[in-house]
Amino acid sequence: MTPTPTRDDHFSFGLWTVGWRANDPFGDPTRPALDPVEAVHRLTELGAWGVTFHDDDLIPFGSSAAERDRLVARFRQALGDTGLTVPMMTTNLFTHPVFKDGGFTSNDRSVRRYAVRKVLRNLDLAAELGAQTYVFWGGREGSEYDGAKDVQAALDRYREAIDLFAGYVVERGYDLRFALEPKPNEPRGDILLPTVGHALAFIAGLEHADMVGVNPEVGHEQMAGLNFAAGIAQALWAGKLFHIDLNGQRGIKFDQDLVFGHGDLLNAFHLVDLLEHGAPGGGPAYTGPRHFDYKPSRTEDIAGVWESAAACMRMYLVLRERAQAYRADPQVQEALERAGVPSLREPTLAAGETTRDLLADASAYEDFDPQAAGERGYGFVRLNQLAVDHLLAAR
Ligand code: 3MF
Ligand code: MG
Ligand code: MG
Repeated sequence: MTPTPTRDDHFSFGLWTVGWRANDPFGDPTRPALDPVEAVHRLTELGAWGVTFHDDDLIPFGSSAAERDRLVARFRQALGDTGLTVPMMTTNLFTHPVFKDGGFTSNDRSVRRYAVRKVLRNLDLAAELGAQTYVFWGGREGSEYDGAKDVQAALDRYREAIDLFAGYVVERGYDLRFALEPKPNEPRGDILLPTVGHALAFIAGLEHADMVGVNPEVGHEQMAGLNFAAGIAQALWAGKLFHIDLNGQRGIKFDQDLVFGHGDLLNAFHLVDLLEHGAPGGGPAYTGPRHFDYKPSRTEDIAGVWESAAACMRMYLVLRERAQAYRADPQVQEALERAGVPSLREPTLAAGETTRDLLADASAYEDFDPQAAGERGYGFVRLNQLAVDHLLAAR
């Protein structure tokens, strides 16, 4: 069976993904510009549900107010004609040279004030278009030289900006939440809030911490050598997975933005399993948009652009199907039991049991046989092979 995407799958794409003209640091664009209105129509035909964008993807930097209104109006018309939604919006604080040392954390205060203003007007537009999530990816918030940036002051300024935006959203009564997108490097040598863990710690210190979550991207965590599915598990555990950027990455190198699943496929399988079903012993699943932030490879023509967008959705649906079969397999359930996976949900101390009780429990220590417990086989390899078999449709 070939799975076909439908709106109920909640697939969304950034305008900058299919619209990427494939210019890289070494080469010119290989594709013509794509009209956002055409992108809306094509994505709808392919079965997508939403489209997301940076201000500058729709309204070129420096456009006049009249031009801005015209571009927004024709975009809205396309949304109305197709029924495509705008679940998320974001700001480009990285392309123009003014942002070369960052937006909210530039060493130049006038640039910081300008960056804050650029976001404020976008928050109005996001609310107007019905977006529920506003993403902050601080690609230029960082440095190449340790002496060039006071990291603590930069974090103060980052916090100042996010607190200010949250206050603005509350004051206006907008139904918007924020999602911070971590990335370790590129375009800066080192970027502030480099991983999901850094972002979660930063969020805890914000004035409106409840309004702020994360937008982790597969490739970004993998660029830092981290396990993406594990990071997502922690974000879900913290109640902070507000949005997600799905794509593919092959190891620790530049941000490849491959089609979802065209990198670490086994981790993508477990990711989809987690997003769809929650952790095996219970725990929350993910209900937000399945958002693709990928780049159609530079070698593709425009037909290849649409093939790659379709491939992202197909990968997700195939993995979802395979994950369902994995969960439903009695042998998997058995292997999970043998591995002790569900039993980890059981608190280590019984309800009402105190440290004193534990100290008095000879079976926990004095009579416990660590030798015998150390001989236990967990069967993790068999469990993993069952996952691989399901992934390969070999079961
Ligand atoms: C860069 C990214 C960004 C962010 C975007 C906000 C240009 O590596 O991932 O895409 O996703 O700015 O969503
Ligand atoms: Mg990226
Ligand atoms: Mg991204």
